[in-house]
Amino acid sequence: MPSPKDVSVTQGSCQVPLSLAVRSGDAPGSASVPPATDRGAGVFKRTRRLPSQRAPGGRGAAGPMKRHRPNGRTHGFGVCAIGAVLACASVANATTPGAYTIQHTESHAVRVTILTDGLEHPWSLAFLPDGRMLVTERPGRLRYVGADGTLDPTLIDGLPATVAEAGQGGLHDVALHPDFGRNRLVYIAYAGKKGRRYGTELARGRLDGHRLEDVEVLFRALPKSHGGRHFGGRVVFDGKGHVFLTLGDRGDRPRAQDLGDHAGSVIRLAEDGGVPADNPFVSVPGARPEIFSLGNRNVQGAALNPWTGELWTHEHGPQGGDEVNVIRAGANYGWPVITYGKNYGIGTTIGEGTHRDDVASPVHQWTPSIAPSGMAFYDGDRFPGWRGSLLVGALKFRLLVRLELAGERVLREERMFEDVLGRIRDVRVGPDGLVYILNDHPNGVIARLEPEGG
Ligand SMILES: [Ca+2]
Repeated sequence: MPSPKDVSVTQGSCQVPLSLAVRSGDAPGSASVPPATDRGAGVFKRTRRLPSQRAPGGRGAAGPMKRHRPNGRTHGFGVCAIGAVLACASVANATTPGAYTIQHTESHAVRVTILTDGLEHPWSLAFLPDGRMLVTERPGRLRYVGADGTLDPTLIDGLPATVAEAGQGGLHDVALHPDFGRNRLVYIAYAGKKGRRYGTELARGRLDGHRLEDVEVLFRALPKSHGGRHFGGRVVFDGKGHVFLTLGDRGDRPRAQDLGDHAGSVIRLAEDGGVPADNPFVSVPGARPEIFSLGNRNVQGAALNPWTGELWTHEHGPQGGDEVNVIRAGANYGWPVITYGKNYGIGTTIGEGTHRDDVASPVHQWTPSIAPSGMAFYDGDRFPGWRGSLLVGALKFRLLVRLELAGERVLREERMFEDVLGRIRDVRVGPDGLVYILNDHPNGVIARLEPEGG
C-alpha cells in the first residue's frame, strides 16, 4: 500500500472552446474586457466591473460591496470564452448568474454554471425535497435558494441568539435530518458566543416557512475561548441514529490531545443531542463523553462514505500536512504530536514525526497544504468517470480535488477547475447527480457542474 506521499497527482487541462456562450437577455457586444491584472479576467467575462473582491482570508470587501441583494440577478453580464490562454487565468471574481464555461477534466468535459451570486461567504448547502436549497452564509444567515438559483431575499429567522461571527467562525454547516420529509428538522453548526468567548455549537429546529421553530441547542463545545480560529463545523448523520459534529483546536494545539476539552475532536451525539452509551470515552474519568475521536486540528470537510457507512473527514494541517482520515471510535489522529505539517514561516518540525503506532495515519495528505474545505463522495450517474471518487474543495489552491479510491486507498489525485471558482468552501452532490460548489468570497456564488453535452 503506497504511503500518502506516493499518490500521483495530475492536473486537469484548462481549455475553453472559442465559441461564445451568451446568457439570454444580455446584449451582444456589451462586453468589456477587464484589465489583465483583474483576477476576474478569464473564463467568465463580465460586462460591468464589480468592486474587486477582497484578498483571501481578509475581512471586508475592498470596495462598496453591495451586500444582501434581494436576488442574484441584478447584474447583467455577458459570457464568453476568449481563448485558451485567458481561459486559464483566475476567475475568482466570476459572479454572474447564468454565466458558464466549459472545462476539460480527465474524464469529462464539464459545464460550470454560476447559479447564484450575492452570498456573503457561503459555507454550506443542503438540498430540500422540494428542489430548493438551504444555504448558510458565515455572518449568520440561513436562506432559501430556488432550484433555478434564485436567492430568496427573505432570511430564515429563529436561529439561536448566540450565533456569532468571529474570524473564521460564524454560521457553518446546515444539514437535514435523515427523516426531514416527516419531521422537518434542520441542524446547524455555528460559532456560539458567550461573553467574549466562542465555541462551536450544534442546534436543531423545525423548518416552517421562513422560520426555525422549537430550536434546541444540542451541543456546546467547552470550554469556550477567545479568538476566531479553527471551529471545524461540519455535521454528518450516520443514518443509525447518530450525528457527528467536527471541531477544531481553536488555535490552541494541546487542546486537541486533551480528552477533558472538546476542542480538536470529532463529536458523536444521538440525534436528540444525548450522549450515545457506546461512545468510546464515556467511562473514562475526566473525559468529555461526546468525544468520538481526538487529535483533529480543524475539520472543515466530512461525509459519510456511501460504500462503507464510515465517516470520512479532512482537516487543515499547519504548513503542509492537510489530511484525509477515516474516523473511528476512540482513535487519535495525532495533532499536534504526529503530523506532516511544519510550523508556519520557519518550517520547523511539529511534534514527534509523521507516524506512531497508537496514532491513526491519514489515508491521504497534502504537502504543501491545499487548505481543504467541503467533501462529497461521488456515487451519482451523471459523471460516470467520477464514480467511486471523493471530491474535496480547496480554499488556498482554488480548485477541486478528485481522489480516486479503492476502499481506503487513494489511487490517484486529479486537480480540477483551478482558479475557475476561487476559494472553494463546499462541494455537494445534488439529488440530480450534479455537483454543486460554494466559494468563500464576500460576493460568493453557488456553481453547478454538469457534463457537457448531456
Ligand atoms: Ca493526523
